[in-house]
Amino acid sequence: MKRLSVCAALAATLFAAPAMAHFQMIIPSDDMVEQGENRTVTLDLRFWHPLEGIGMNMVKPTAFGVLANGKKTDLTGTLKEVQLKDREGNMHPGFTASQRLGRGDHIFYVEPKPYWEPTEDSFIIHYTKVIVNGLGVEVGWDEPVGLKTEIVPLTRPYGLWAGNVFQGQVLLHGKPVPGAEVEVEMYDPKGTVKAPAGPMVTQVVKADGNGVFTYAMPRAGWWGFAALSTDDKPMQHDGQDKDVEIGAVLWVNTYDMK
Ligand SMILES: [Cu+2]
Repeated sequence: MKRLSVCAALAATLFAAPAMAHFQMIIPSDDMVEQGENRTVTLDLRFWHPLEGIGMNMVKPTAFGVLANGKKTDLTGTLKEVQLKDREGNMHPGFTASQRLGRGDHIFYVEPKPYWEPTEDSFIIHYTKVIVNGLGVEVGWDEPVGLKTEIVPLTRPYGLWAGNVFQGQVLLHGKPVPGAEVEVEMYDPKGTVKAPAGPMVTQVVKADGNGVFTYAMPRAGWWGFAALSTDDKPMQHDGQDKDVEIGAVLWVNTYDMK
């Protein structure tokens, strides 16, 4: 079980972190498609430890699609499996897809298959979104997709500078989650960040009584926000009921102000 060894190794050699922060990721090749630019955006889907660069294995998701101009389109059939190399040189399956964008905001979302995580004795399902603006028409980014759990942005989720504050509202079954715990981590594909201590890898903020959280992003790059809940229904693993961690994950990009 490679997955077990990867996560167990991280747990043992790094730190007794409160959570080993695996994040479902959807990273687009462009988050603001402007007039005259290539309108075809490639999406990179992976299940990853974003700052540490350690991969996990993704299987074909339950659902992958886009909400744009008030309409949901299923894109599951466009997914192509790829092998992704992580920082330790191990290969992990992930997926890519390409989509030509029109005007307006495009909310790409994925519902992965339940992932059994032995080190946490639970399943994990991270409902994950990323928003790509099409041709300057800034309409739709604040709409919920209607996922079981999701983060709805209060800050426009593109066109952000490093140092900006980001605010979102955590929803579970369409209702705010007071006091939701949100894990925050930067994607560091080149391995440029050195975390001086375990708690530096994954930041933690709590939502207020309306499920609203706030975080200031200190550096340019992609930032992932994961609000974790436990599903009301368990799932069976080897004939036993196990918890299902359902995460609402959102990715936003920030740019250096040069
Ligand atoms: Cu992991």
